[in-house]
Amino acid sequence: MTILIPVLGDQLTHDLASLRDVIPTDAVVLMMEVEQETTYVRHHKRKIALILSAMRHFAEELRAGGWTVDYIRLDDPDNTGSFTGEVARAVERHGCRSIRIVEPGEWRVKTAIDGWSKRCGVPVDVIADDRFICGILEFQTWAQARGALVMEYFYREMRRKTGLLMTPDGKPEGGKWNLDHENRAPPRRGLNYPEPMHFAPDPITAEVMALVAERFGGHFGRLEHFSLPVTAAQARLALEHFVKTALPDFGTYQDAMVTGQDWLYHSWLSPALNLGLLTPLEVARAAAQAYATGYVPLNAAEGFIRQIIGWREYVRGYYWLEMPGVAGANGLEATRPLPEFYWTGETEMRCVSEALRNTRDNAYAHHIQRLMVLGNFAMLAGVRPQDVADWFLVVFADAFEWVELPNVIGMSQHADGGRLATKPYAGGGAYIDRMSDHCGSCRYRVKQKTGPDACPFNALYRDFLARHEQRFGSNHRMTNMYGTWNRMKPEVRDAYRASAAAFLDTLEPAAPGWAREEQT
Ligand code: FAD
Ligand code: DLZ
Repeated sequence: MTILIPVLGDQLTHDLASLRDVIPTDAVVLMMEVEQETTYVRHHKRKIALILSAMRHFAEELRAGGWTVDYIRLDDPDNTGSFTGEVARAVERHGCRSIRIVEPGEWRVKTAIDGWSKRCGVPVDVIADDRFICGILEFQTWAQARGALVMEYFYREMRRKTGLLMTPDGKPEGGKWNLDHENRAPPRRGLNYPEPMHFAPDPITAEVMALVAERFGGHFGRLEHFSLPVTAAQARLALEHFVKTALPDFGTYQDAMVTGQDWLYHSWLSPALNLGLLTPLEVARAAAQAYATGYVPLNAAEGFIRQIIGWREYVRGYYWLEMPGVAGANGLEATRPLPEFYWTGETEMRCVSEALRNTRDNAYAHHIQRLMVLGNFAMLAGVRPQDVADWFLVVFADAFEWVELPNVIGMSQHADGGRLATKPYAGGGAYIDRMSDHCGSCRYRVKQKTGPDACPFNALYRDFLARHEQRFGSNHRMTNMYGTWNRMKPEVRDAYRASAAAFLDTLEPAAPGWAREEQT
């Protein structure tokens, strides 16, 4: 009785629930490189190389562990190009009597799996993905019990559930749940920024890189100097290296931005986490252990653990709670197409061009670059949230819809009507100037409020507040912002709005086809 166990490209975990408690000789593991996944958006070249290389390595490791792995390569002449087509072929080929799969990360794929039983004529057992700390139903129960979704309360539940940074009597370590007020320091001169660990491509990665260069050469981004971890063993080394070199300062400088410094004290572990090479619990435990031994301060360990067991779990719960509707949400009624410079990197705004350079070269930008530069600009400029979401899904190596979409639609574009965040993450040039060294070398003047030489974020920010005064004017978290705006003389307000309009007029819209193949 052969069981077919499809393992998807972001399920590369040896302790995956579908592989657990199965005798390898009773099963065939199916891994599929398929056109539909590589091109449903035109992913960054580095992202495709990462996923295919990690899949090929994982298949080798499974075989070494005694599993029979049926591995379908992208260039296999019989490859049908879709998960469904390949699963149907494999059921037939191996005479499988059932299919067993861990629930997928995306709604789109879940919909496909829902049709497999009928298509293949065998039962399909879809198993919960217990790599996440909070199950989908568990999150739904939590959400139903509350009117509003508040990440902070969810995070406290996860701290209690995991026991991470908890005292034996059930209190948060150090007496406080959240030490964010100790974080958010601006960068200062004299800091040394550690490099994340880089891994030279081995023959498997080199072969995949050649395939990607040939087949996806027209996709966005740089492929050269690929150095991401592609196995669990490498990912563990990267985690150890991060804890040793960067975690001690992670909290303090979490929101800083520095020209030429692509990672600062961030971990760059999200690709490994999202593929399953690392589990969230092992990453969070490594940080807790570093605190327990006195190697890192509490603000670093707590800040980092909050991202993993708080934000990461919270957005995943939100995704499954709010899909499919949230994908089309446009609460701020934004209609502008994505500006072309998001793809070309050609803009004179230094903060934006630095974030875009990092994105093109490394398929990476750190959180504040994503939120307060790239996302903030798009929201202030009134860009269609679905254009923004497509861009974010393409360009980052860690972008999978379950984590990308809530961050874009909910957190950064405030397009979900405030379900994920009670106030929009909007900021003018002053915020970027405070948190970075970019403005000193920018062609625009951050202290100048209006006119052709003023930092565009300044007028766009005021214009955004003005456009949405009805919506946000009574939001108590925005009282100060509107107080300042409303105390301005009418001619000053007019100058801001005219300046914003003049700048927006200069934006070239992106040509169609960058993110998705043009439909004919
Ligand atoms: P670190 O700063 O070292 O943080 C540690 C880990 O915490 C990350 O690896 C990640 O797993 C987790 N984390 C931190 N913040 C978040 C968050 N808001 N949501 C979920 N997990 C979080 N993250 C993705 O993994 N994939 C995405 O496609 C993605 N898209 C984003 C889009 C926007 C508009 C924004 C504002 C954020 C997005 N994030 C996304 C969240 C966050 O920016 C990245 O997880 C982080 O920058 C990854 O780099 P790092 O590993 O160095 O993170
Ligand atoms: C993102 C991606 C890419 C580019 N290619 C593949 C692939 O060829 N085979 C595969 O199994 N997975 C791939 N992935 C990741 C899938 O899109 C991911 O597994 C789903 O989004 C999860 O629902």
